[in-house]
Amino acid sequence: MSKAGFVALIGRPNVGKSTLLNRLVGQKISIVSDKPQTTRNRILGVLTRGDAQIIFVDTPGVHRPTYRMNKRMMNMVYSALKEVDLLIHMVDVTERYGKGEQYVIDLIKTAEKPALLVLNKVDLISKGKLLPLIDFFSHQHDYREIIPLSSTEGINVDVLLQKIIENLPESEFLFPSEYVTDQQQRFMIAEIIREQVLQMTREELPYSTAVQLDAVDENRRTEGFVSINASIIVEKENQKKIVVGHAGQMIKAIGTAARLELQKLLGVPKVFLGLNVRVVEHWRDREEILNEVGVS
Ligand SMILES: Nc1nc2c(ncn2[C@@H]2O[C@H](COP(=O)(O)OP(=O)(O)OP(=O)(O)O)[C@@H](O)[C@H]2O)c(=O)[nH]1
Ligand SMILES: [Mg+2]
Repeated sequence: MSKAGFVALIGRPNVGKSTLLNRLVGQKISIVSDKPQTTRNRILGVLTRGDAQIIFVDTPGVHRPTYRMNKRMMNMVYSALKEVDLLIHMVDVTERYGKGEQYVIDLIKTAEKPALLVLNKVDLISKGKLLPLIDFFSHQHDYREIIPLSSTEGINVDVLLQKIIENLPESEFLFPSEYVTDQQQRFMIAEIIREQVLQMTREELPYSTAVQLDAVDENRRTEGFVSINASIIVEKENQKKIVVGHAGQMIKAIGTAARLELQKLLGVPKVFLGLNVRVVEHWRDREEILNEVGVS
């Protein structure tokens, strides 16, 4: 009998959930940055290996919601906890344990689902620091397994996969075996542009930026050319100034980097990318804007 099931990646912001998802699926599905709250949606990545099919659910990092956007993000976490067969609680070993992590553990207990603990970023600490951490977490919850791992270096990723498969329910496959993600191409295009904004800006800007696709023109795709127009949405005039940058340098750098990634995603030699920056006050609290920029 084959095995199949939904497996959620749950954890505080920035612990490496999306990095691990991309590594497990072997393809870039979910954007990554060194800023917290990068992921704003529930993102599916499907891995079919032998007679097992794992449907990973990447989720936004668990945080205290302030704006409506953040409430939507946390609702995605809560529904993922309810919907899946297995939880992967992911922790960043370089972060000190605190109330935020305690809250994640409480969520995992309340969900009453089998859970594996992944201690991520072990490439950044010495072995001597790892054992006390394993001991500490083993007293916080009855995890099926505790796996030290590095998502960027690929350490122990195969061990994790093995343990996930062991804990999956017996089932027919739920998706065709070549199926990888449910993400719409339009969403992925906007995300790739947002990823560059996240990587190139700091302070409050990563949190207050969204990307809206205005047009994707594939009429000349056969000639190897796709044209994309998008708006980078910020909340205030001064933020717009930062994103545009001195003499337009910042927006140019964002565009250049995004264009290269988009060419890879779309599989075309040339992408024309027209970017403009638009101020939409309080967009994080406006439902209609949240729907438009795909935080749903
Ligand atoms: N050194 C090291 N860095 C890592 C590892 N895994 C992830 N990172 C880095 O950690 C940062 C956050 O990674 P993400 O995958 O975006 O984290 P996330 O948990 O999805 O974050 P949110 O979407 O904001 O909740 C990025 O800069 C990654 O490159 C790891 O194993 N080792
Ligand atoms: Mg993420």
